[in-house]
Amino acid sequence: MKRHIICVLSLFCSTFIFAQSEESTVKKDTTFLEEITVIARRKLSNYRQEKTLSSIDDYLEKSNKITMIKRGNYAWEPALNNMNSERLNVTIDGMQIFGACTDKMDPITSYVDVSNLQKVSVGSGQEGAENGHCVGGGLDLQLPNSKFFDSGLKTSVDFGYETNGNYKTTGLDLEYSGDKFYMNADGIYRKSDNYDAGNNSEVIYSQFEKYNISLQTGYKLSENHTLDANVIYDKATDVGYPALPMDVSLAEALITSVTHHFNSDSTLVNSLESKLYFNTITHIMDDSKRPIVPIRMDMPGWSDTYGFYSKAKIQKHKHAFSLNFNGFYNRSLAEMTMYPNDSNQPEMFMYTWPDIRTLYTGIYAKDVFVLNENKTLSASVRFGFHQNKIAEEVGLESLQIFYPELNDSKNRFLSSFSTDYTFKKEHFDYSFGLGYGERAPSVSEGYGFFLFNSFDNFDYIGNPTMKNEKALEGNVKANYHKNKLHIGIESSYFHLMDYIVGNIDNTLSPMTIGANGIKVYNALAYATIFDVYVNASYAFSKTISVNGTVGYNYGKGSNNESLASIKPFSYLAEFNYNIKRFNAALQLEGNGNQSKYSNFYGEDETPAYAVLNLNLGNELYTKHSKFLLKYGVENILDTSYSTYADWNNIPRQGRNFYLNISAVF
Ligand SMILES: [Cu+2]
Repeated sequence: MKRHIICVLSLFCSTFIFAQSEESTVKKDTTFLEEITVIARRKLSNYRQEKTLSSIDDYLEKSNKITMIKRGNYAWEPALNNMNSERLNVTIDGMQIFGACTDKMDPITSYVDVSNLQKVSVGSGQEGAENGHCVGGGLDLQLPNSKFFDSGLKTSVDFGYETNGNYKTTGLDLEYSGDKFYMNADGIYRKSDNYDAGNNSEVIYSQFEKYNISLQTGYKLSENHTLDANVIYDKATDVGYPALPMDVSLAEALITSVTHHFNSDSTLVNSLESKLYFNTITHIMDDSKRPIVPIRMDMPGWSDTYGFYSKAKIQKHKHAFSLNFNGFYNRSLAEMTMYPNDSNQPEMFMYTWPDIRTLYTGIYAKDVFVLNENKTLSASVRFGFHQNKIAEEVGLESLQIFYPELNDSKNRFLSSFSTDYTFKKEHFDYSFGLGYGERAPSVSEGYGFFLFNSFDNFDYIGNPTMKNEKALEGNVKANYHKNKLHIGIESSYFHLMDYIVGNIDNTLSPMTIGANGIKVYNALAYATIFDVYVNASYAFSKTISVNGTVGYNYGKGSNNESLASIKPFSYLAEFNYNIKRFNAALQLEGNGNQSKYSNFYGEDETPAYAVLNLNLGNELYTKHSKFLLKYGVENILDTSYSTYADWNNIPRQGRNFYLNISAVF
């Protein structure tokens, strides 16, 4: 690892030598998915992008459909359509990568930074099945495209400071772009102390520190063929989790890939993109900073993934076909060692993830058929083979206590279908879609061994005998725009079968001292989830505009209990002022009272809240450089609040003044 860092740093330095020239533009491509264009982090005009140096988590939270579940101030877990990470397929540029924490302290979004990415594609429901199986949707964190711009050397630096938590960010980016070769090296460092909630009350164990370096390079082999390589190294240390009984002393990821591109207009296959990749994650939990714990524990975890994909695009008459053949092999291992306070007692060791090997291979195909100028019909399928194997003999024997018939391996076949119809006219458009998807239980749901969940205070045991979870889904979208007015509505409905939840088993006693009991993963016959969002915007002039969104969500299981983590009524209203090289936005954001909370799954009622934010931005140009200034106040009124997505009701940030400066030379 050390050698790797030195290598990247020396490349950083060597790119300094190249001469500088004018900047290039960030290219955007279009896909069929709903998108959040994230990155281009030094652009002033990005919609609702307050800070140029926002974390990925901050960016994702700005999207209507995505909620970030918080266990602290770092490594938030994305949820889409009221479904969290097990039900989603989250990838980095089509690459599968799995966190190494049994307590979900490290969603994979925590292992990348804005500097690594160009954009995030969000696919709701089966729209998200391009890279893998899911029931709730897919997020693909996309790496930048090849940069054969012939623009020479470009340097940019970033500084950020936020008063709340004394949060500092520094970034450096070097890019050399020729017509046959390019290289981009980027580093970003973030450090925050404990933040303050409203009324200056400090939230202890909310600090973090992390850095991320990435290197992307490419070579044009010929007119039609290019080769790209990408390496990301991300390391977080001293990360506090105020909602959990433990912190993290190390969360480290190395993410590597080599990609070959073929592009041609004159062949049947217009583009073929093939990638080989490898990533490895190390996650070390730490309770040494907590003064009082019932028992000291060591809980390290590891996750390694090897994979490939090959994506083809074919444009023929009125059809746009895309194909994706992919596969991966993952190894997930986690251990727990308990050290009793009485040193005469023996230590206790167990595998919480008993070296689970997951092998997947599958194929995805999609056709977009343009019926006429106004109408488009699309259909997609994915089929895959999924295998889990328990490689650790001791782990297998431990699980056989609960499942005496258990074999060391389990095969599953997964399928996904979706179809979508879109109609577009000058002033309005609408679309509706239907989908069906399946997913295999996650490693924790299938094979987890006494995993403590601090949300409901139960120890969880996996269940390898569960069926695949399945979802039938319907969605509608409609937009109307005339002159300066825009109105949109978007809604989806999911009927989930064999919906995986934890069931209390009174015959077992917990391992964790103070836990309420044991839950074994099992499935409800079905569950339903519904959401609807309405948004509107109006531009009074080129300078002044307003927009607003309201949302309603609902979720219930076949046991007649409300599901957990269902978003209450939510709203957002924004007033924007834009002139050349300056913009301002005043924002009101809030949730209604969480009246349909789920007592059954350990939730309590979260009261309504509203916060007010002010964001300002300036753009300055000199002859050879460009400066971007972003500044503002978040939670102006210093409101004390937490949302339904905050574990154990940990309060959110109080008033925060921030300043981000970016310079491009
Ligand atoms: Cu952890």
